[in-house]
Amino acid sequence: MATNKDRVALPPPGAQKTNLVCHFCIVGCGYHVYKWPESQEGGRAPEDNALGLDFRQQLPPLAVTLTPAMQNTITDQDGKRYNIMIVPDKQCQVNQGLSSTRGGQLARVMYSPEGVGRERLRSPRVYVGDQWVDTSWEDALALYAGVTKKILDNDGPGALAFDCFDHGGAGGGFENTWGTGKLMFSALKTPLVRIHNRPAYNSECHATREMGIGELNNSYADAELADVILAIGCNSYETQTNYFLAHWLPNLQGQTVAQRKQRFPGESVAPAKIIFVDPRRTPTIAIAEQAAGKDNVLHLDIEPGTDIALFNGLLSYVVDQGWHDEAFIAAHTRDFEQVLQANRMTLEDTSRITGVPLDKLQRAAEWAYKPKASGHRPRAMHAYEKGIIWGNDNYLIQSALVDLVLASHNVGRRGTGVVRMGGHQEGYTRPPYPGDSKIYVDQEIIQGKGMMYTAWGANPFQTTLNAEQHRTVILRRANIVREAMASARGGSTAQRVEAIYDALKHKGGLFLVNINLYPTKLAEAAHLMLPAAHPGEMNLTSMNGERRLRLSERFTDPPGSAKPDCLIAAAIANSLRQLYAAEGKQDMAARFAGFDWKSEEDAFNDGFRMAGQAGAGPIDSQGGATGNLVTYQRLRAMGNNGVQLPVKEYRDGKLIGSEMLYSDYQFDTADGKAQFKPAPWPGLPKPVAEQKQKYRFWINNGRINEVWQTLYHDQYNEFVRRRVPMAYLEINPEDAHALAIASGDVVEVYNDYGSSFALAYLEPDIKRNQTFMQFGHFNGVMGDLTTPWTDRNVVPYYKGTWADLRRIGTVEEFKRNISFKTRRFKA
Ligand code: MGD
Ligand code: MGD
Ligand code: F3S
Repeated sequence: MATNKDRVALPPPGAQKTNLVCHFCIVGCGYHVYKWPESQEGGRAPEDNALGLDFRQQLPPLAVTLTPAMQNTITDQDGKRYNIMIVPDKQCQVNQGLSSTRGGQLARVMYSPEGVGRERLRSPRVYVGDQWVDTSWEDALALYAGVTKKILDNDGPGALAFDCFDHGGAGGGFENTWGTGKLMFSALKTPLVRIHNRPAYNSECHATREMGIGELNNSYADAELADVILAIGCNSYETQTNYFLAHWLPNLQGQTVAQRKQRFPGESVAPAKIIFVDPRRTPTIAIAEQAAGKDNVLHLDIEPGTDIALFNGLLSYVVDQGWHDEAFIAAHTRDFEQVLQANRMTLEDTSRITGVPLDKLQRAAEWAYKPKASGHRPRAMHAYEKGIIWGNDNYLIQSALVDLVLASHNVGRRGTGVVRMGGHQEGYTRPPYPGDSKIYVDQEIIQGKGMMYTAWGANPFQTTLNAEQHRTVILRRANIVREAMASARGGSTAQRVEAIYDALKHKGGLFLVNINLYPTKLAEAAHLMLPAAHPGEMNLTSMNGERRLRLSERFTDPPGSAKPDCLIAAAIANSLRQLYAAEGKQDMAARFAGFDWKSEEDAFNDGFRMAGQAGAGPIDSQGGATGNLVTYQRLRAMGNNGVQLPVKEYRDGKLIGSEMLYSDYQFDTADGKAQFKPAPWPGLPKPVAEQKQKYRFWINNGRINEVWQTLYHDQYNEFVRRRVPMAYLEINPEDAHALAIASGDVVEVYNDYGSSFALAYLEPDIKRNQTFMQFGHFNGVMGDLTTPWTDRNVVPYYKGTWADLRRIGTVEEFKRNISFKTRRFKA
């Protein structure tokens, strides 16, 4: 029985059952994995299958979510084949049995020699002559450690660049952030490190943290308790799907009214309203209108990049109406008056800058901040993501937003919160970063600095800003090294290291290592690739957007000799330790000690537990002071519901966590008071404004439902690849007709920074002179058009660039096979 295409094979009663948290988005939906020998199959009677369901008759609606993509046949390293089924967990409070189009394919993306994972790296690979060849771990590590040591000894750690994940889920997890962090920061001590999604080692939330408010401060349950949800720069049906479906929609549809009445006695309660702040009409807005009724949905379709003006106008208006909370401001915050002055903006000016009519602005303020009929302050949850994180001045937008939230006391109360919707799950625990977080690593590389570049679970070729220049320089510098390596034919490791080093030191070369599941576009430049394992192939802990920590259990082997990232980090450190010990340099050898881990659990215990316990982690290490209470065994017992960090205690066999932060109004500042921050409206940054003046179309960009990130799995998944073979670009039909562009045409998108191709997708809901392009695609890199501008903390404005369009022609297959039906659900 190969992978069942004709039917879904049921797990027999004895099938192994383990927990797995979806390793894609922040929401972290709980799943169960069933695994059983390929030759067996469960029966349809409830006692004959492990799901305990009666398949002999029609099941009630949604009794189970089960699709062919939820099963696969995999091969373990002992050569035995197993069926697997990965189905959403109904008992998991996060997703309550729902799956998304991405998580619903977790089984499909697990490695099998003929399936989606067929292109997975199975062993280390090295570039020899003009081709990629497999090699041993011993050879690969000798080369990696040899080049690293040579650079470290002669040029210092600052020449060792890394581009590394810092999150949870696949390509992350507490084990792996700790392993890589310990290698980069306490062993190598390099400051030339960037995070996988931005060009420096910094935060996505500088301002809110400085104001004393961590960005994940409520629970998903708070969305069920809110009077109003403000969705700011997030398209949550497509990007945080089951949070939106399981926790927002029920409140918008009035299903939680009784619960809220009971919880907040005496308060007026009605089905929640929702306010979207997004220049674009998103599919989420279309769905919200259908589900909640148009009267309960307000779309503030601001001009791109004008959020600061919007929040400042609302703040001024709210205070002028007397809707702010003076008692809270006086008791628990600092600098309100100064900030009010700095941010002050009339509603008329706000309307002019944002393009939102005055009455809509007033309505938004009334919905979110005007006391309710019962006299109580509305519970307004402010949720935000990449529309402002990658918006026009990350630091100022977040300051302006949190100023508004503080003035209206929308933090620390149930049903409120000012929270990131999030991208990946979280899983940060690392020793302190040894440098200046303002090093703009991409620019350093472009300027010829750095000698070795390790891309670790990251793909800047498809995702960074100013990507064309970045890629062009790396390809040129990497090629110098490729030539040097080709000329070192027959050489020993030491001779190869010498040849590489000479190219780095004297010819401007860059030695590039890709530690990944797949070769990816980076293989065009890399010299060495090391194969990594992902969740399911290793035990991995991470927490979701409400700080819910779970253990995803290993249920199969990684392909070939692939390893968990923490153990790759350990292998690199141990190789370097041996090299230094052999030279008698004990002080250097000591720096690489402490990596004698046999399993990922050892890395977890060393990082999450010990670092948390000793307080040795960085300030945003999520283990916290009680991290030592958490063990794999205790987490396993907590199942897919896990525990919400920080853990308070371990009692009666259970870990007890924290649902909401700041309910005691002790904010994360020295004196516990939240800090207002000035955020005057700055206008658009110069390089962006220049593009806007020169080019016609705003190239808004971001995610779509069925694609995960750079399509690293998806590009081998026919289901997705057929639908999205090229980055698509939504464009208004009138604009398109004027340029003779039809749906399915390939267009060139170009500006001063680069050019890319995209697939035109005519969509009436896109405004004139605006577009929306899929980011991160291997076939049409949107980042080629993004300016190199960043805010004061080196945080990019990915969403802000302008370009022109030119019709190229038609790829017949795209035109024939792809549906260009609107993605906005119409009533
Ligand atoms: P991913 O596809 O998530 O993109 O940028 P990246 O993080 O570079 O890359 C993950 C890589 O890790 C893939 O190559 C995958 O194969 C590999 N991988 C997966 N699991 C594992 C694992 O367990 N171990 C290892 N070693 N490798 C693994 C995404 C980035 O893009 C992000 S997150 C954001 S938020 C930014 N968004 C953005 C935008 O909105 N617009 C534009 N224009 N650019 C953007 N760039 C950023
Ligand atoms: P994006 O599409 O990046 O997604 O999740 P989101 O932030 O929800 O951008 C959100 C919105 O920002 C867009 O609708 C865009 O129109 C809007 N926007 C653009 N400019 C502005 C502006 O000036 N102001 C405002 N207010 N809004 C603006 C991102 C999240 O998604 C991340 S970070 C990751 S890593 C995950 N990736 C991912 C994925 O790759 N695919 C799917 N399907 N889901 C994902 N979930 C996660
Ligand atoms: Fe996965 Fe749930 Fe997100 S299924 S992709 S974690 S919404």
